[in-house]
Amino acid sequence: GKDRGVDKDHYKSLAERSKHEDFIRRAVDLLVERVVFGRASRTSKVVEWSSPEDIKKAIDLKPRDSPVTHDELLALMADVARYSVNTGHPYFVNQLFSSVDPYGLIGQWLTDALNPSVYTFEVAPVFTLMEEEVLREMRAIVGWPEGDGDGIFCPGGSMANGYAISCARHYFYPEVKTKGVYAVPKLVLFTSELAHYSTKKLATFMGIGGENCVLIKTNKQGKLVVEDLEAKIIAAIEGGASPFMVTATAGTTVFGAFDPLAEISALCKKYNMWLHVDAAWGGGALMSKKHRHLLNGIELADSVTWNPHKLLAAPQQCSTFLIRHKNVLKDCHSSNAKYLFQKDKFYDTTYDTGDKHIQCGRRADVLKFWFMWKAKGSEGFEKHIDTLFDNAQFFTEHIRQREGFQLVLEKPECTNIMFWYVPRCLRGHENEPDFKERLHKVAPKIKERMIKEGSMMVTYQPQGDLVNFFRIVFQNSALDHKDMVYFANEFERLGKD
Ligand code: ABU
Repeated sequence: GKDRGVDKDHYKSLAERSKHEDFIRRAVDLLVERVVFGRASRTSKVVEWSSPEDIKKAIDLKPRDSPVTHDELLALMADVARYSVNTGHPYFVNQLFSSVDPYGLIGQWLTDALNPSVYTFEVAPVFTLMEEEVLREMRAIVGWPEGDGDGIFCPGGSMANGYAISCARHYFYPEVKTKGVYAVPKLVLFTSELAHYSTKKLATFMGIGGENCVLIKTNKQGKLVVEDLEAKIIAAIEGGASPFMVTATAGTTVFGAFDPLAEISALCKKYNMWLHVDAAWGGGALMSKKHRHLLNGIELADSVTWNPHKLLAAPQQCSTFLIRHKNVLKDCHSSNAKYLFQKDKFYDTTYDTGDKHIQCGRRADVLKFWFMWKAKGSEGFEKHIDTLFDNAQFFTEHIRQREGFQLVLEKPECTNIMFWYVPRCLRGHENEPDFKERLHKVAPKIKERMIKEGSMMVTYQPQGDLVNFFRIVFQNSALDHKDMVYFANEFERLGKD
């Protein structure tokens, strides 16, 4: 009868539910034991190096017509973890992100379980309000009165730097929104030669043209030279162009240099230009009373990029764009889609914040960061930052004293430290004509050895006239001074011949 039918359906759904529940519990156990904790110890490998061919053989990557069993899915999970880089490992110091924060991780899992899209209050009520609070607090930390202004979580620092260009252009030339780039003079923006490549890339993307992103010289510490900036602003004006913004950097990607923000701001005021500060990397230092002086002058900026997934160690990804001017984001990007942003809803539609983004669907990257902030407090973040700087300073002094190491910058400002390791066979040959060429080959060789052994992961790069050097990045406050000595010992061991 009818009731039996309902019961049958109900029973069927319970069976389905318990099948999924069993799978999720087993998968979470595997994640906790094998991924989060099983690979985090110092004695485990940072990476299980395998060639692309080996990985293709080890994991059946091809989507198939027939489903696999739950046991097979769990085995696939274990394989994916096994052949992935263990970025939560203490010795993964390769990039500007690392470590697994337990609160950030749970915040990330909660985000995924709730699966929101943050465009309207009706589908993301808590996340909408949470973003408002967190972004206001970040603006207050930047130094804008009462934390006033606006801001967004966006997909990565490059996009945040692109939002800055878009907002600056709209601020001076709102007609671009409807008439396009044809309606405005030739626009020029400026950034340092050591700035992140995204400013030039996004200037290209936005039709301003890569050549009109003018690169400014840097000094020995990697900081933008303001005299060169002014000379290039004047040259642009004399050439008939309209300079409209400067992107300064607080913590450059390779050198960790902080540009002189107050002096750059003075030039921006003099020539009526927008000042954006790319603090994607260095922004976290604002949380520390001891180190926030590095960003003195950031409060004078019109907009700021700050990525909590970098120095503050929130899980990937967590990037913010903060802006001092209240309505520019919305005026510049809104398109008033009537199917989504209806103005006759029963609640206050100013809470439908999605239209100020260029994305439509959008992940709630705020929750993991908010959850970490709740768990640690601002005091916890301050301690974290102070530990990173202390480790970086210890490592710098340690290798300064140690034979074979040569610092690229005598006084690195942030927690990324650059150095050459000169193996024994090259010492004493510094004045020979092929010394640089031979030194250039050392870093790739040591890197190959460390990856194949899985003992640590540190990146290297050339820069201008400088041959390949290492950049070690301290961003995990679970490291201590013993780890700093371990890293130096490893370079010596891997580069012994
Ligand atoms: N903005 C991403 C930086 C990548 C890195 O050098 O670690």
